[in-house]
Amino acid sequence: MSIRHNKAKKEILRKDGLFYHPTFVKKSERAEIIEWLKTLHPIWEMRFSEHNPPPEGDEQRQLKRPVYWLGNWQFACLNYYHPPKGIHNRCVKGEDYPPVLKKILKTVEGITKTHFKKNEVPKDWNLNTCLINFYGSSIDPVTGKKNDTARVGDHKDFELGPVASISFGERAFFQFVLGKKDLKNNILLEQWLDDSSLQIFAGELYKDRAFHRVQRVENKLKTSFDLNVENFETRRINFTFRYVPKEHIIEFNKLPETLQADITPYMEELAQNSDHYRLALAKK
Ligand SMILES: O=C(O)CCC(=O)C(=O)O
Repeated sequence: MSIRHNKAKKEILRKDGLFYHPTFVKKSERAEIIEWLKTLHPIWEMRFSEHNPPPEGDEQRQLKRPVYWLGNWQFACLNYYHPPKGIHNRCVKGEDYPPVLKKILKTVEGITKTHFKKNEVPKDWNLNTCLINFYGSSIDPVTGKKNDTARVGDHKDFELGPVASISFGERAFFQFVLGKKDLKNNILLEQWLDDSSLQIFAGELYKDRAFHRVQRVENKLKTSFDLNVENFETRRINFTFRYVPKEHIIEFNKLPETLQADITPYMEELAQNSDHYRLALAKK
């Protein structure tokens, strides 16, 4: 079963467990967010670390794209927030949202509470965590050769409750899939995520059972955001807002020493451009 979203009509898509608005962010808000993004210095993370080495059959690798987290930082080498078991020492207190995002989120939380069933929205749920993904091509600093890495493989977002996603730049082809990877005809729903769009998904089907992935990002408009991302050409930016209960967000200096050691290089890199991370390191 595959349901295609009709981009030409620019319609709002409402289904049980899914909401999509193709032109949600206003032009003025978009401009403010893009200006604010220029103040960030996204980082490249490695998937594993000294105290969390790759499991058998896996290997150390760099993530496919630079990232920035708001609210709390889920460092890849801390293994990401993964309830019910993986909840401790994974979400390190991060920077707050800028005012423009705070305002948009109030509306998004309101839409979510109206649109989704009560049992799909946990008590105390709010979108206090955000992963900003930068999609595009890495550029080899020596040869200048570009490598398009603008995609994400099948995965689930394990944070509890609805997830909201806002996109800017070139369109992304997004799929919800059921069952094992590479299974044919396992597409539950596929849609283009437009510039300034809002997608919210939740519930047993879209959130708990289905995996989601970004198959590709277009390059039709030749978009290139002017950001502080070294050796990378960004043509799409995606914000995924999630919920982490505040008791699972930990200050850097409260992490076990081994984990502090693993993420100190990232903290130091972030601290070069962020008072928040400078202060967090100073408390060590
Ligand atoms: O870029 C997107 O549209 C999806 C990002 C995503 O799947 C994630 O952040 O978990």
